[in-house]
Order: sequence, then C-alpha cells, then structure tokens
Amino acid sequence: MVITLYYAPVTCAMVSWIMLNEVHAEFQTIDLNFRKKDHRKTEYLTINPLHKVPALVVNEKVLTENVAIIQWINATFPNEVVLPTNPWEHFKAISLLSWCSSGIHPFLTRMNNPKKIVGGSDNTDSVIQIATTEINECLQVADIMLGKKEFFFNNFSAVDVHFFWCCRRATQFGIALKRFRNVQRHFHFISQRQSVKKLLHYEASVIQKFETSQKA
Ligand SMILES: N[C@@H](CCC(=O)N[C@@H](CS)C(=O)NCC(=O)O)C(=O)O
Repeated sequence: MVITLYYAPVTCAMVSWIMLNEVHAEFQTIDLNFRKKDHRKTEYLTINPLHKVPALVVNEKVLTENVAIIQWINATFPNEVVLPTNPWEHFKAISLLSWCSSGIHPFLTRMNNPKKIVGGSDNTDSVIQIATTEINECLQVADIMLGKKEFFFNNFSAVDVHFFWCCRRATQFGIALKRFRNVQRHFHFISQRQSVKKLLHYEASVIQKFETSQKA
C-alpha cells in the first residue's frame, strides 16, 4: 500500500499526519507552500479541486477531510488506538471530530482570513470579534466535557489530536486558553505526546525549508 499525505504547516493537515504516526503507518508527505499558492496550482487541483489540505492518496485514490481520513486510518490499522472501540463512544467520537471540523474550524478560518467574509469592506473587526466569542463558547463547552480527564474518552483518541489542533490555532490568533483550566491542561498534555512532538519538529523543518527557498 502506497500512502501519501498532502500537508501544509500550521494547517489542520497536522491532525492526519499525527494520526498516521500514531499507527506507525509508512507514508510520504508532500509539503505544500500556501504562501506560494501551491494548493491553487493545477498539480494539486487534480488531487483536490477544493484546494484544501489534508488530502490522503492511497494507491492513487484520493480521500479528503480529516474526519474521513481518521476513519480510514482506524479501519486500516485495527490494532492501533485511533477511535474508541465501544460502539456508542465510537460514534460519539465521530460527533466530536465533526464538531472540531465543522463547528470550530470555520471560526478559525474566519480569524485567519476575515476579508473572505467581508469582501471589499474593511470591517474585519466584527468578524474577528464574533469568531472569538464563538470559539470561546466552544472552549467553555470542551472545558466542561473534559473535566479532570486526560482525554475526551477513557483512552487517547483522534479527538484529542483534532481538538489540540483547534486550540493551537486559536492561540495563534490570540485566544487565551488560561480561562479554561481543563482545556489548557489537555493542550499541554497532548503537546507532550511523542507523535505530536514529532509533528511540531517536522512542521518547523518544513517552515525553515520554505523560508530558505523564499530567500534563494
Ligand atoms: N474540514 C476539512 C477542512 C480542510 C481545510 O479547510 N483546510 C485548510 C487548512 S486548515 C485549507 O487547506 N485551506 C486552503 C484553502 O481553503 O484554499 C478537514 O478537516 O479536512
């Protein structure tokens, strides 16, 4: 089986990258430089016409969306911990992954590029303000959900990684986690995981590679 992950630093593609590492999959990563609009180039549009990462290519077949990729990883590596095995918890995990992907992520996208929402108008402040309020509400809900637990479920799962990405992106946009003690603790705990540390190291090396190529 030949597995390739299309990835870009800082993006939610890190969720799939980390989970492929968690299951010890052999895969290659293709790094896209968003600053150079690699994701808008014909070569990538033939992989994902929606110009988003992650995209997973398995034996020349393309799968997009973290929620789908995670379920593929779970089905392909049944001996590894990706999603809870208890049926109810399994679907509860899909529900939480979908929440990260479609309930939290869109507000992070707005914070990243408010112009996309307001078009020609300069009124980006209100977009950022509304997105901040929505993200804080999500963090509050997650804080209660987590309580004193280490993970969202009894054991580690992909939900912990997806939520970690949401929190990391939120902090990059200036949202403080300290109001949410359980979320902050979870964030720190997940950041210490081997696969996450490996990703952060990889991400730094890709950013460095892009910066060097920019200067050349
Ligand atoms: N729901 C998708 C979101 C994918 C997504 O929006 N990716 C962003 C990076 S975080 C992207 O590639 N944006 C580039 C673009 O939209 O052109 C998933 O979880 O896979």
